Amino acid sequence: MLLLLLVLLCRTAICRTLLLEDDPCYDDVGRPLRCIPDFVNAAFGRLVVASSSEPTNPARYLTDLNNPSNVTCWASNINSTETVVNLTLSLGKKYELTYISLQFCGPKPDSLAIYKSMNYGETWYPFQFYSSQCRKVFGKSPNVPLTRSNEQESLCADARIGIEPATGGRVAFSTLEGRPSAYDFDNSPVLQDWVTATDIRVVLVRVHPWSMTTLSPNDTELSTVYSVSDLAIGGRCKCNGHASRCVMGSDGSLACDCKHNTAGRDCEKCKPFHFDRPWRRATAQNVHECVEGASYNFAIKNREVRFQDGRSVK
Ligand SMILES: [Ca+2]
Repeated sequence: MLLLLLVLLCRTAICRTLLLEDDPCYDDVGRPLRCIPDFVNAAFGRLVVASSSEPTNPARYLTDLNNPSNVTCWASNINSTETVVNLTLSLGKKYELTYISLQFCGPKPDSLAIYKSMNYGETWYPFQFYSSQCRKVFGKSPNVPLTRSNEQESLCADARIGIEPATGGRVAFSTLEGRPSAYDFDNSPVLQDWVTATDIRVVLVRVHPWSMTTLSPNDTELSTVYSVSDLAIGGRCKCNGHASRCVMGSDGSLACDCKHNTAGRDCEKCKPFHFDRPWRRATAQNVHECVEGASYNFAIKNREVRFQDGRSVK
């Protein structure tokens, strides 16, 4: 209240700027603006749990500083007979992801799968597959066309990702590439849900390069050690347009610094006593600020939207 009074009394732009501390969630006269946290590599410095590692090439080398003049590589255990190696990383909060990329030190695997979780690893959903044998290795049809009716479908890229270059190649998955509503992301709850993740799991699958069958544990002649120098996950902390940053709370968990009278770790609801109109995600055209007032009947009259985990809203 005091701040509002000072803003109203404050007649110069400098005075307003000083009072509002250049908060990107408000303009210079205190009107709300859609605001989003910075784009970051959400994997940087985070712990990756690898199902197999060489003691000299630990999983922390996947997310350390990627310095081209001092490349550090994680490697799967050279004595392992496993044909599948998992790399699992928790982001500690919901993020909206733009890409996931792996920079290999050694040969790329023939097949690779990327999964995501939206509930801290309780359930997992396929994000993307790569294989020269999509049907055989992952049971997926290759090259399925994307339309507005299947925008949350994971695809299998029918590509020999292990061929070129022989070593040091990169695999990069762009979450919105080829998805028709990407150009209208603000108005696509389906794609907003599609890019949301709390955890990422990369599954490297070792297959026989000629017969395209999964290697048997005894097939040591062809066994390869996976080696990756960098796992990068590009995206933004998910705050639904109601915060410009995420901060570590006193309980050690990451949360949005919510503005516009919103609340929750992702600013996904109105704060108490601000229910005069229903919560909405901010768009470029309308911030949908929560407004102080009596309880509101949250009847959302939009068309039904079905999400990947079976949830639906009307
Ligand atoms: Ca590294």
